[in-house]
Amino acid sequence: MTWHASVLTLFPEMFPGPLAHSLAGRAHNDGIWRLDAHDIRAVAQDRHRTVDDTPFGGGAGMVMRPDILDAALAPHQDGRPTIYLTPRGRPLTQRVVAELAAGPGAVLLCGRYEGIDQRVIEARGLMEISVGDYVLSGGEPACLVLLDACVRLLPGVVGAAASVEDESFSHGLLEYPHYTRPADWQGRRVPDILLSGNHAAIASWRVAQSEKITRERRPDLWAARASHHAPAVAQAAGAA
Ligand code: 9D3
Repeated sequence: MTWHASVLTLFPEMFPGPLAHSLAGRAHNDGIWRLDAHDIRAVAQDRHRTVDDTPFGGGAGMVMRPDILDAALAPHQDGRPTIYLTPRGRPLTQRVVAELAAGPGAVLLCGRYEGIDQRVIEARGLMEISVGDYVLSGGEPACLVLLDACVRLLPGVVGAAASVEDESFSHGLLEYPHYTRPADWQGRRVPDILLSGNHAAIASWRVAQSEKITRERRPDLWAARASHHAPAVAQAAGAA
């Protein structure tokens, strides 16, 4: 009923962080979701609370130990999907976010150091997810991104407007430009068509703008959309 996120991290103080504010914060207060953050170090037994060791085969950096991570994960894996945030994961997409939001919640493992022992990934059935092709200093900011994207889709968080908007995003076009008053600001005029009152003309102008921006900025999205929307004959010609 309550969407439940359990985060395992060496930096539990980073949570809930920004998720205590705005939309997610209100939804949390309303009991729509809950978050608990757990310090991985709490399961380490030795005097220095060691969680990592040097890599077999040599190389730079440290690797998080499988026995430590197994003990940290086990108490939380209750049927919820378990995600390991890692730069080598599958890219986070709106499809993945929607699937997670439709489930009971998630157990989320944030890495530090060079990575975690491969065997615990297999033994604990971890789903490896990345939030994009750039290097973060750890999994925590990625985890906050994933949770923000999931929480806003939970029933009662944003309402009907958001699902309509998500639908349009999943159709694969970027947004058209927005304008508000004043109609003339520092000599920059709002496009005449938006002041025309011709709603059909405005709608097609906006679609044309969306298409232009998508083609220019995201040829990958544009190609994916064209392949869904083109008529069968054009598809066949394209395939030839
Ligand atoms: C030396 C090789 N590095 C891989 C590019 C190692 C490495 C860099 C940074 C290992 C971990 C990290 C920390 N990043 C994350 O944990 C992370 C991440 C990211 O850096 N980018 C995008 N998504 C994610 S999800 C977790």
